[in-house]
Amino acid sequence: MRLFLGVSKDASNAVKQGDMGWMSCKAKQSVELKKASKFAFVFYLRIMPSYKLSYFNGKGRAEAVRMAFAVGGVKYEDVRVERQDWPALKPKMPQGAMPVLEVDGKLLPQSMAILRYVGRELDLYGNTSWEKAEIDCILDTLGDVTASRSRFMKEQNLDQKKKLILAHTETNVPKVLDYIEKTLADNSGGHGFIVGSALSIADLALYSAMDYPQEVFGISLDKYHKVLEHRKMVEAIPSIADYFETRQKEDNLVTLFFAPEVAKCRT
Ligand SMILES: N[C@@H](CCC(=O)N[C@@H](CS)C(=O)NCC(=O)O)C(=O)O
Repeated sequence: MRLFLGVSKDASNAVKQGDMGWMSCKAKQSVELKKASKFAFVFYLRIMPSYKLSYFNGKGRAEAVRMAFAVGGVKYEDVRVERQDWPALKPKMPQGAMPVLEVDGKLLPQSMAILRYVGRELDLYGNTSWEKAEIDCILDTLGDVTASRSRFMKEQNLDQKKKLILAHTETNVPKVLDYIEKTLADNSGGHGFIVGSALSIADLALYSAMDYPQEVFGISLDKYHKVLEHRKMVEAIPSIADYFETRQKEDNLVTLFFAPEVAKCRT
């Protein structure tokens, strides 16, 4: 745990712009801030947990969490586990898999539980019960993409793997993209966030999930105009832009995880 003392000016305006420092997210909820004038300084004092996020050196299931920490201005230990070190570490992880978030010594597995927890902590989880449900809907929809990807990654039979890859690239991902495109259009005409009027973990999960269709499978997002506009908006958020500029370069996903299979199955 760490004690954190800070001062913030015009935090409510920062929230509106999506440039949310950790305190401005939290302070958004506070009566004091709502009452504070535009030019007031807001002092805050908070005990911050110490966070350690363990994952392989890739974006994968951890990147939306890393982005949330960047948005919140939260310091954390970003542990990148090398493949050769994993067998020794695996039994020490609660479910034998990563990511795992350590919060003041307690271990939390499951990427979506981690993202939802961080979203709640940093006030990136919608403003109403309905918005939270919509955020859950987006996370679960994106989870379908991850599940479809996992199915072919785990498949050992090459013919079967090929079928699963085709289902992934030609059916499962486009189906989700169609839904996301429509949802973005329905919410602020596709010129804003995917849920409500504030940045949420659904925006971060969406951004992160859509790196894979492009980077790994070469699925073009060109016809998904709202998705592309949303990506530009997320990238332009100052805290995210800063994070992208400085983030660790990940191992090459294609060679690291599924290159041979994908290469064989795509030709
Ligand atoms: N449902 C879990 C799945 C976790 C998972 O399968 N993680 C993979 C990396 S993306 C892993 O740890 N693989 C190594 C292993 O299972 O030994 C989550 O979302 O966190």
